[in-house]
Amino acid sequence: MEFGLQKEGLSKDEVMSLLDWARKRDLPYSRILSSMCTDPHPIAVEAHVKFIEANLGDAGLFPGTKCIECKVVRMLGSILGNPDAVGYITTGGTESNIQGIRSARNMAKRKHPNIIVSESGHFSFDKIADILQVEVRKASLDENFMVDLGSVEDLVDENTAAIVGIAGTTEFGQIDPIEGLSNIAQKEGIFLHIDAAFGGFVIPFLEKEYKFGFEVDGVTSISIDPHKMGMSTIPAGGLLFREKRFLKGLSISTPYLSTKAQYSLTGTRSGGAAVATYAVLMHLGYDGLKKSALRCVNMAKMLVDRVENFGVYPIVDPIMNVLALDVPKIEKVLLMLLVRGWRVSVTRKPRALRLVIMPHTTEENLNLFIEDLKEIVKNC
Ligand code: 0PR
Repeated sequence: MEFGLQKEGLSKDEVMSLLDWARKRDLPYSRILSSMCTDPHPIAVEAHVKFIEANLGDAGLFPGTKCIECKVVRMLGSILGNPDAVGYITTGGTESNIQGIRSARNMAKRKHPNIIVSESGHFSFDKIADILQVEVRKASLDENFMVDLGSVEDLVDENTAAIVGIAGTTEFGQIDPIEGLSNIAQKEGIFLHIDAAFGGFVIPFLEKEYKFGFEVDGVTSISIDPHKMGMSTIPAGGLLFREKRFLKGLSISTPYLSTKAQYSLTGTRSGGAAVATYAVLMHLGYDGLKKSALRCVNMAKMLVDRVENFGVYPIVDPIMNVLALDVPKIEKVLLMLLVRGWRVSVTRKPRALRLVIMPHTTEENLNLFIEDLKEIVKNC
């Protein structure tokens, strides 16, 4: 019965020691430079635990939690240029993207719907192709790893249900030309979904202004993830629509629940994560979020300056805290970094060393990483 359910239960201490065993095998975030998640803010943890049983899937039973979710949506809307946007707290970027495209597909009523996303799109769009039965057309990238507008125009046809713009690509941290995409979408009367799952909590705080939110007229919906740069607990994603009718397009009747309809993908869903997001946003405010985001962006810049001294250059000028570095003999370098306990990742095309500098990264650890990288590159 080693792996099955035991007939008799264990004591709390015994269970906890099993958990401790598992916990020790998990990696602490300190040496992880590959993740877009991070240690949640302590206030998020406290808030989540306080609302641990709250189920937003039956919101009529939890009106207090629902009220907080509405306030979170309003705050996310204000970060994204429209406090009146409507939406809900999802399980993350994947659900937000699925639901954004589901709304677009349902509204467009095309016979053989297709959507257009760049080659740099997150793999959630490949899941979308399968789940929603839409053709996902991949637009090519320009020399800066942003979507090529000409390629998007070439791919649009009468069956296009949505165009997707990415504000903070997973691999390169680049921002698609959202205003250009908006022009195409508006000209053709097509839904424009923005995947700002990562960039939503970074781009608004950058010194240079990038228009990517609802201030761009053609933008219909946006994904923005509190469980990434928003330092909330997992699972906390955000999906926002410019107008209520797009959310209504997702509505399913729920006759025996305390509410008449449900627009989320999952039924039962975490109130804890929504409240955790509220706690972080209220506690940090605009200034605190900006400070945290810029700290990461500045550390990323510092890293680039330092590695350039030993001949390692970014393959594209970084805009935010996602870096793709061109290192010689990359496979060997990746292995040596792993041996030294660093968790890094690699981009698909071209193969480059991908680093994400998150709130858990300290300057001290980054210095250790740079020293290790320098030594490894020298000896490779
Ligand atoms: N959109 C973008 C732009 C993303 O970067 C991601 C995830 C998603 C959507 C999907 O979000 P969810 O994973 O919340 O559904 N980006 C990271 C990635 O796939 C997520 C990640 C996080 C990966 C932590 C690893 C990790 O340790 O690379």
